[in-house]
Amino acid sequence: MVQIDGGAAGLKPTRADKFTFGLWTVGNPGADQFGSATRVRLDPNDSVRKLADLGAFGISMHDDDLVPPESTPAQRDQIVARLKKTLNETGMVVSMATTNLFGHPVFKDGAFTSNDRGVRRYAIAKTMRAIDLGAELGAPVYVFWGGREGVEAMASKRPADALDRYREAMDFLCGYVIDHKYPMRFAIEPKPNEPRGDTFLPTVGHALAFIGTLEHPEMVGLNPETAHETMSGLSFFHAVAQTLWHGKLFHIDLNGQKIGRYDQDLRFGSEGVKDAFFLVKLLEESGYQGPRHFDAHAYRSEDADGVWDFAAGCMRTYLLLREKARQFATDADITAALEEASVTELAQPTVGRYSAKAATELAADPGDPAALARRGYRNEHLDQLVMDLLLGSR
Ligand code: GCO
Ligand code: MN
Ligand code: MN
Repeated sequence: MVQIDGGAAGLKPTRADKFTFGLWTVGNPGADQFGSATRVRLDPNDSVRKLADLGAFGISMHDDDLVPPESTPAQRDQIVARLKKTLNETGMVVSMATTNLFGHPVFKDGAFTSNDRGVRRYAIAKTMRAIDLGAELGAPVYVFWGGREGVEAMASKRPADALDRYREAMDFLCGYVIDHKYPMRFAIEPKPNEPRGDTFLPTVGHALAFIGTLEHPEMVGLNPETAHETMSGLSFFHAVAQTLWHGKLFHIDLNGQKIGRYDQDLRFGSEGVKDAFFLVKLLEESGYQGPRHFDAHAYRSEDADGVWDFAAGCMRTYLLLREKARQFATDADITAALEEASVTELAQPTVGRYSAKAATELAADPGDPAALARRGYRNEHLDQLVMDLLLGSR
């Protein structure tokens, strides 16, 4: 466990906090399934400037967020040059890049897993172009969110074939990055559903298992997202903890989400405060060096000012929770309660490595279950201390 550092001043975001936002997040115009946009689209350069003023570290983007798909090569170069200039002037970075493989109708049956081989080839070609763009802008991480990789009609795809094609695409693109000597790693972003009825690689656990089958597993990690695990009814804190345990936390998408709802993409920490607290504590104590990336958007009710309230709020809540995590580590009552719950004892090996001698010794003295069952762990007390801490009475 590393000690949580960061300025004592605490609540004003700085570059060192590594807060980043997708261009599509602050740029979200507020359209939803039932209504059209409520805000005007932002110029990416204005978003970079405003985010820099608020204390952010950088941005992420889809290829199409920056360069409209219909642009000519000359227009593309002009757009990219202009962004580079803005990044230079503001000291902001591009911390992650990705491909839009979901918006265009061509991807309605999937991208890497479309039944149509022509669509699959186009998806890989588009991704190669977007990887070039990411590399040109210095993005160290490239995210793969398979938004359309899934089905509504179960009979329409054999899942094993789809996974074969998904793997083929990842292996091919790893080869592309290696061949071009780009200093870039890949991060898969699992999601259970939306926009598809069922998505391939639905959770962190599925994606971790999938990575183990790739040709270059060391190049590929995860980009887990709060909303996505929460939509599955899972604890995001536990998902990220296991991702870290595998050494696979390459990037993270932070937002807020209620269990059992549509994909909400709410301001970070605005729902599930306790899970968010343990997540921040985990990230800060784990030594995770990557960006704290927000993939969310302002409520549809907001105008431009509301968008910046939203962005500032994501960072502020993170810093508030980081402060609470620091307090948790030094609170004498909490330390005592952790002791009473035997929290650190779980870090001690149980039986060590197998040997015939160790097995014989254990069999001879397995312990008395009745005696072992007598103790209480005082988890009620421990959890109430956490509540007191979070609600501000400690
Ligand atoms: C979603 C996803 C996306 C991805 C983005 C980057 O639910 O729509 O979270 O926002 O993160 O496409 O890959
Ligand atoms: Mn999402
Ligand atoms: Mn996301």
